[in-house]
Amino acid sequence: MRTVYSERHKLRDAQTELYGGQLVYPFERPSRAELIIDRVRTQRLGEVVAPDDFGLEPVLRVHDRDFVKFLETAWDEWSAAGFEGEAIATCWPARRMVQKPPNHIDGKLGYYALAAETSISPGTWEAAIASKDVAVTGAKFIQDGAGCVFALCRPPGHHATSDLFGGYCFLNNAGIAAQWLLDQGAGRIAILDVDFHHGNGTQDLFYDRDDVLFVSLHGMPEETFPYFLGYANETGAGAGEGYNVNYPMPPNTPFDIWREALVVALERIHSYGPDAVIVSLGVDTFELDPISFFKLTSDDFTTFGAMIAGLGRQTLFVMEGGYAIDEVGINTVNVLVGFESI
Ligand code: SP5
Ligand code: ZN
Repeated sequence: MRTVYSERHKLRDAQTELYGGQLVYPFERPSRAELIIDRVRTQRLGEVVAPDDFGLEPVLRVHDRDFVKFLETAWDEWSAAGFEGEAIATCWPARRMVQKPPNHIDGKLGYYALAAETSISPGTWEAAIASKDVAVTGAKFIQDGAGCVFALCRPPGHHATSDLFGGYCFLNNAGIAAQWLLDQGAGRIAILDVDFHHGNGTQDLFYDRDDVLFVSLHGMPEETFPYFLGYANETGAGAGEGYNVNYPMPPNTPFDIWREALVVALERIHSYGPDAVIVSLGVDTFELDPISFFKLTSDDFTTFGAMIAGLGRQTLFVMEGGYAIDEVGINTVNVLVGFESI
């Protein structure tokens, strides 16, 4: 399988994450992607290619122009305002307040942020742009007939909505790739999100549509981030009714339970009959992940990669989360090797 990878992910190197009331070095860090690409190479998964530049047009098909402009200028506005640390939202348009972006960067951050853990740092925009190019380049290979492609995106994307960043995400790489494939003539795309966290951003992008089926397996929102979306009764709206499927699961869920949900999820995708499948691939379901609570082992990743291959569809893997640094390369490449074993 071919891997698309850009060194420009390193430009996203925030020094602070608000975690447990402290500023810590972020879980979502450059070494994640470096360990994954090292493993791709040592396991000889296939060739590694750099992305093409697709510009902003595919981004603006799913994200609001004002939000994109905000991301592009946020760091400069923040540093021009004289702040010393990284840009962190501290104030939100909460219930019964005015939903309008203010002029001051401190307020704009709250308007466009869904969480405070994700700092904006210099280089964040450039890395986010490279990450979406990795995803769209992967989609281009799918359009050209590849059976499977690995888009090693970083920063991740599935928490980002049309006008919100957070959960370590800025641009929704999987959503951008899905829309791009539709714009090239695909009729139906299925997105299977196996990251530990609910893909609230991707769900929100396509919630009222039937040309993208969104299926997510994740920690139950009562217990984990993003807390405010991801319930099983979120099944889509309007034309999209029935085209959004959530499988929330409790703390300590082991692979045999998780895999039962995957079996049903794959049946739903099979009956949908998509032209291509996009897998939002997070490996934070791993038993040793520092911020998650599922119990998958490294071998389980190989097993479920093979299960996804059983769909027999063209498949674009888009990297999302996974924070157990010692195993992030092993677990990610296990999924891809498992997929190729079928
Ligand atoms: C892409 C992705 O995986 N994003 C995850 C964002 C998670 N952000 C919230 C982190 C809060 C961690 N709290 C965990 C408590 C562990 N005991
Ligand atoms: Zn995650």
